[in-house]
Amino acid sequence: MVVEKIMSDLDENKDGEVDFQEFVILVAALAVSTLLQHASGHRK
Ligand SMILES: [Ca+2]
Repeated sequence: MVVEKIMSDLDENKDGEVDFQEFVILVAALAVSTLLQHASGHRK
C-alpha cells in the first residue's frame, strides 16, 4: 500500500511509527528540495 511505503520511508529509526522529529525531517527535506529547484532556475 502506498501509504505504508511512505510511512516506511519516513520512519528513519524503523520503530514502526513516524514521530514528530521524523515528520520535521520530511518537511525540511521538502523545503530544501523546493528551494534548490528555485535556486537552479528550474521553471515550469
Ligand atoms: Ca520512527
